Amino acid sequence: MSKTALITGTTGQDGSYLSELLLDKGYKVYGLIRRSSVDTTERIAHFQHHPRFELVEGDITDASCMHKLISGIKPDEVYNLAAMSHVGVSFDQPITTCHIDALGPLHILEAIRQSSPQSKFYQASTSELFGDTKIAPQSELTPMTPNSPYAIAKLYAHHLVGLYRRAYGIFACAGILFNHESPRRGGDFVTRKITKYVAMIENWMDTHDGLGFPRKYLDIPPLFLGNIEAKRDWSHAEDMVRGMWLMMQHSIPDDYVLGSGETHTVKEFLQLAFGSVGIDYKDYVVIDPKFYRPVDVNLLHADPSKAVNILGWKPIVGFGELVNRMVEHDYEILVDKKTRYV
Ligand code: GDR
Repeated sequence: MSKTALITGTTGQDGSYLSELLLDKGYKVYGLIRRSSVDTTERIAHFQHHPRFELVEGDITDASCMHKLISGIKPDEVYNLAAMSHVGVSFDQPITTCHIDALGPLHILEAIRQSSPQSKFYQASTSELFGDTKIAPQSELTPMTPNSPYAIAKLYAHHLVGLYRRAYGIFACAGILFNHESPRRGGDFVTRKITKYVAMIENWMDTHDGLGFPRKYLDIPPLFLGNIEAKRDWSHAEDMVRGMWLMMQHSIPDDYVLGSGETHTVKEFLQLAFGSVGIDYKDYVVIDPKFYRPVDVNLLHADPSKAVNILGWKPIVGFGELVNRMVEHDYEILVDKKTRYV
């Protein structure tokens, strides 16, 4: 019989890629979606009517709802990818962030413990847990010193995973995922913000005989950014969801770092993205204090050797290819009116 999975956050970047992966593997996939008066299914539209995919309405902040869903479906695997995932926004909405990112996973784990203890559980932990650390690269053993309301809420959930494993014998894993991007990335994260802007300039140059004037000579607003010295370890989201699945197939539940093992500044991302269309980011980018966080995480650099050695996981898409794919996709959206997420 085919396995069943419940994915929260199914309409997001990771949820949409993971749904596709599990459908390809023959799973019946239940995708949790929050009630909304606007359509949020753009990323899943191309498989929404798959015979083994079913959208179920609910919200991880509602314990009774999660209990009813999990006791009814009794899924083989539950992947909690729902989150308030913007670190900057968590400084403005710390309580909402706590409800979703800390209490949400608790509701799911309690529902599993009480009504479906055989369900395996995956929690989306994050490299933001390392926060203020001076140690690099960061592995599962690196001390966690979170530096935002988002990361603190995620640390609570991260510890719950270990506790439910030890105290109740639940098969629970946490993936400590470093940054991961794709053409399905939300437009307010720094990578997609950059690639959308570069595609817009490229399109402008196309329609003006290839003239690549600096922005000040054009009627085009600048790209406003914050801290471009921050260092991140970027991978492609499709590589990451494969790692999530591998963790859930291993005989022993555990926590794993997933990341490329390379670190780059936001400035390097800018250089590559603007350079890919033959222009200099310095002519277009303006630093705006509005996009600085009260405190930032300055150096993220993954040591994924545990996942590589135990799970046989390794990322396929490198940094340069990731940047190029995102710029190209954003350009195709503009010129072909291509659907945004396929
Ligand atoms: P991050 O991703 O906070 O690392 O969390 P984000 O892309 O938001 O920021 C990366 C770095 O870029 C700097 N930055 C800006 N960031 C945004 N969003 N907008 C800007 O204009 C801008 N200018 C500079 C930031 O200060 C930061 O240093 C992501 C999220 O997906 C989390 O949910 C996830 O847990 C981690 O990655 C791993």
